[in-house]
Amino acid sequence: VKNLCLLSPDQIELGKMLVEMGQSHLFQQWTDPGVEDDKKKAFFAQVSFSFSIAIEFYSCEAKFKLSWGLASYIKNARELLAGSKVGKSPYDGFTPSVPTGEILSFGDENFIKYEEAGVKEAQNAAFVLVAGGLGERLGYNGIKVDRVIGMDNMVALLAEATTRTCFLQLYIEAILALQEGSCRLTQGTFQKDIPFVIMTSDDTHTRTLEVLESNSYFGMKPTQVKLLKQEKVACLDDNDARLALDPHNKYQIQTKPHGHGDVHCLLYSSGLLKVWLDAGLRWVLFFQDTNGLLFKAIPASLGVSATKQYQVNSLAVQRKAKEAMGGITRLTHSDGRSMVINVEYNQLDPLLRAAGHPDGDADCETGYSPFPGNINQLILELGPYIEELTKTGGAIKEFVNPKYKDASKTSFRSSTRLECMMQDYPKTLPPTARVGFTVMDKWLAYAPVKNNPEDASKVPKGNPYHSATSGEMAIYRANSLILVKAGVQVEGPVQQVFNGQEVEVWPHITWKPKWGLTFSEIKSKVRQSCSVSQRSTMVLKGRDIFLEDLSLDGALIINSIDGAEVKVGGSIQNKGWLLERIDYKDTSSPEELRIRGFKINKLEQLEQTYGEPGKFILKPQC
Ligand code: UGB
Repeated sequence: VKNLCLLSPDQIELGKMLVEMGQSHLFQQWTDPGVEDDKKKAFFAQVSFSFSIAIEFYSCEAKFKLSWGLASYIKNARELLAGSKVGKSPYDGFTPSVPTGEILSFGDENFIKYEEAGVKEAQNAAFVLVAGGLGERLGYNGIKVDRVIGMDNMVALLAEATTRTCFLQLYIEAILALQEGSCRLTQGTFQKDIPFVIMTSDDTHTRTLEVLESNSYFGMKPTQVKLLKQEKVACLDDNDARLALDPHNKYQIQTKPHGHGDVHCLLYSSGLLKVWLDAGLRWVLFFQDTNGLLFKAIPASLGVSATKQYQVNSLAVQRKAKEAMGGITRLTHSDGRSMVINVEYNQLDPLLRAAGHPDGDADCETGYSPFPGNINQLILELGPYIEELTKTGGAIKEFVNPKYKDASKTSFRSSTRLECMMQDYPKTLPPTARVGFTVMDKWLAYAPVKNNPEDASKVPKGNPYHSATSGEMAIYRANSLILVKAGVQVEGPVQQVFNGQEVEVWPHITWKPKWGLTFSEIKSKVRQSCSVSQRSTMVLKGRDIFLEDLSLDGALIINSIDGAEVKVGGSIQNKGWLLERIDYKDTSSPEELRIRGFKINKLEQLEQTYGEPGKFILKPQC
């Protein structure tokens, strides 16, 4: 009350509302008028801004008054916290069953058919990367999706150290390869630019933009890329949803990211969906920031969406029971409601037991769980997506996940907040919606980088490390297995330990997406009998490179422009590039290498560059 003289009528109104909602603790430490007045004004500016996000997020009736955004958020929080305290499951009353979908096997006829359909369809798709997370679990100073060279000399996360390609570069090059391939396969004369949206946050926005601009968008037109920044939401200190103050500033409310589910309301309010629909697009693909294998799975998955006319297609992999991965589950309620949704692994087992499955989350006769494993890459059909968001404004059912101090669940170890997940979008769909999934081989589709070396080294044996080490080795393994399927003799892996993680080390084979996005393309570029030894490195940085009767035991690097057709063969042997172990605690090594536990010792290689159009043969006899 002492400070009322300072405040504008709106701010007084806001202050009264906060007090009425049990938030008077926010003002308890306020000083007398005239002291820190600017900070008090900043408090109201932050509160009204932060809750204007709540208005954006909540259903449309809240749009008229800021208070309704504030009230909705706090009301929702109290309900969810009350449920969480008594361990209420969001699936109470639902019966789980196995949904229908497509299970693909890499390289067979069915897979090739879907890949072809997917590449043709790619020009009717928009790609959305959710990249607002800072990756606390990763404990990495760089940003996850981009290479920040120069600015405080920080290099973000690399997908692999052989070519030092970062995730953002890998994704953009893959989208451009899809764009070109789609035009070629549909004999298109006019090549559509595939739209690419990146959801960022306060933590990642500036540097993501910095990196795109300082790398000329990795070859993509700047007009093709849009950054949408998600805002943070207020933190909550206790079960009564008291707003938490910033521990370092009593005039600021603490905020944290609201989760990747924000992507839907951001897209909806951006107006981009209507622009895409008018441009004839049909699909929106959502994907995460650190899965170096993803674009090996995208063409076939998009082909499934187009062929089966799925409104929602969740990319999935075979899942072992109890694996720390959500399961795609059909849920049917006694009142007739039903949905196909990702059920997080810690909720799947109790849900199945409550439904009368005595073994809960258990493998079936296939040796895998009957519920496909969610890898959180989604393909939504644009038309029905717009219809649904017009109803909901893009608001996704929220959840709360407080870290309680003890079993009494009366206080938190640290403040919590409401969150939402992009894969919860189908929760509001009618039962008639065509919701399916596409299961891909895990070795082909999924190797996210989420854990720092310390945590990864403690992962129980047999469980995935999800580290920079395992993510890079997964790329070499996938590329080796793809070449094996194409008829190349690739020497099997050796087991090695880096940063306390025992991994399979295959030949370091990597190629630009334009060399081969689909298995058919790759098969057409591998002729006669080729072989690659386990210690080899092969880097193909061009589109028209053909391997013919090649025997590689060492390092081979080919750089070629489009239009330069290069046939590579013969016996190539040299000292090659070897992995030299470094420990993640050794701060004398650069962070982007320490995090994977090795650096590459380039002893010797055969490197050829073809910068002119024409036909070339590289066939050394040594
Ligand atoms: N992200 C944002 O863009 N904004 C945010 O506020 C938070 C995250 P995490 P998570 O792949 O195994 C997901 O933190 O959310 C981005 C699925 O929910 O890496 O713990 C962030 O940048 C889970 O079902 O993963 O778990 C990143 O790109 C399972 O599939 C992405 O969202 C799990 O991933 C995921 O954020 C998994």
